[in-house]
This record gives sequence, structure tokens and C-alpha cells, in this order.
Amino acid sequence: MAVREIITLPDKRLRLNSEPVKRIDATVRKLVDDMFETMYGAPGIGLAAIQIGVPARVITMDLSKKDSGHEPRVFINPEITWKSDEKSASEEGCLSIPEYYEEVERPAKVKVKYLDLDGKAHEVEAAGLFATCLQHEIDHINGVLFIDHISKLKRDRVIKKFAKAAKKVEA
Ligand code: GNR
Ligand code: NI
Repeated sequence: MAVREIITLPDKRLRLNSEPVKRIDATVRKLVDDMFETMYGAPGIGLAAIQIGVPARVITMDLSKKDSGHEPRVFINPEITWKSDEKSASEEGCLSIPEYYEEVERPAKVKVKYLDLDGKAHEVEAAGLFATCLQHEIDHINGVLFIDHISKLKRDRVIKKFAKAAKKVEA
């Protein structure tokens, strides 16, 4: 297992549409291992493979409370099959947009079908933080960031801030 570097704005790879996993082999299992180590190390509650620069449709997640044990979850080739009309707003952050938090409105509940690490198909209905996190991560594998769901004014401001910070490092 290895902690991998998490890519951040303005890295263009965050805008890639990730490719479906064709075969769950040793490479995919190693990717998932590295994603968990990177996610727990950050720490974060979810991670999409593209955040470590790998454009594959793989998500890791752990929504367990601090003091309870780990509850690692893996979603391969996830697809939203249903969204509730009811919306819910909650504050989001992203390891690829460090230290920026904003309220995002999304469908309150979703159903998602996906494959597990054995290639077995599942469908889950999610609500609350689980629904928020699944939608946030599925956005990532489609090249979408949570700032795409906030006002253009706020989005342009944060994009500009990260572009400026990157230029400074460069100089
Ligand atoms: O660690 C994370 N916390 C979080 C909080 C609210 C909504 C979404 C998230 S996901 C984020 C980790 C991350 O960037 N995943 O892509
Ligand atoms: Ni994120």
C-alpha cells in the first residue's frame, strides 16, 4: 500500500471523464489499496481514483465515526439509477480543493448501482451524508467538481485563487 499524491485545482486532470473498469485484476486491487491509504491519511471520507491521477471509475469511501472501526466501501463503475425530487443542502469540501467549504444542494436520496471488488453487482439507496458523498464522488469520475454546483461568482473566485497560488509556486 502507498499514499499517493492528491491532485488539486487547477490540475486539468480533474476535468477528465474517467474510463470504466473492464476487469477487476491485481492492478485495480492495488489502486483501491492505495486509494484507502491516501483517503485515510488525508483524512477524507471519500476518494475518486482521478484524485490520485488515475482516470478509472473507482471510488472509495468510509463514513464511519472517528471512534468506531473502519467501514471501507468500494464502488466500481457506479451509476445513479434514480434521484429523489426532494433536495437537500449540506456543506461540502474536497481534498482536491483544500480548505474551501460551501453549501451544495443535491437530490436528498439516490439509488446507485455498482460493482464490488469481486465484480458482483449491487444497488443501494442512499440518503444523508451517504447520498451527498456518493454524488460528490460520481461527479469526480465525470470530471465534475462540487464548485460546479455553487454560484458562478463563488466558483470563479475559488478557481482564480487556486490559479494564482499555482502561479506563485511556479515562479
Ligand atoms: O473528505 C471529504 N469530505 C466531504 C464532506 C462533505 C461532502 C463531500 C465530501 S468528500 C471529501 C473527500 C473528497 O474530496 N472526495 O472526493
Ligand atoms: Ni472531492
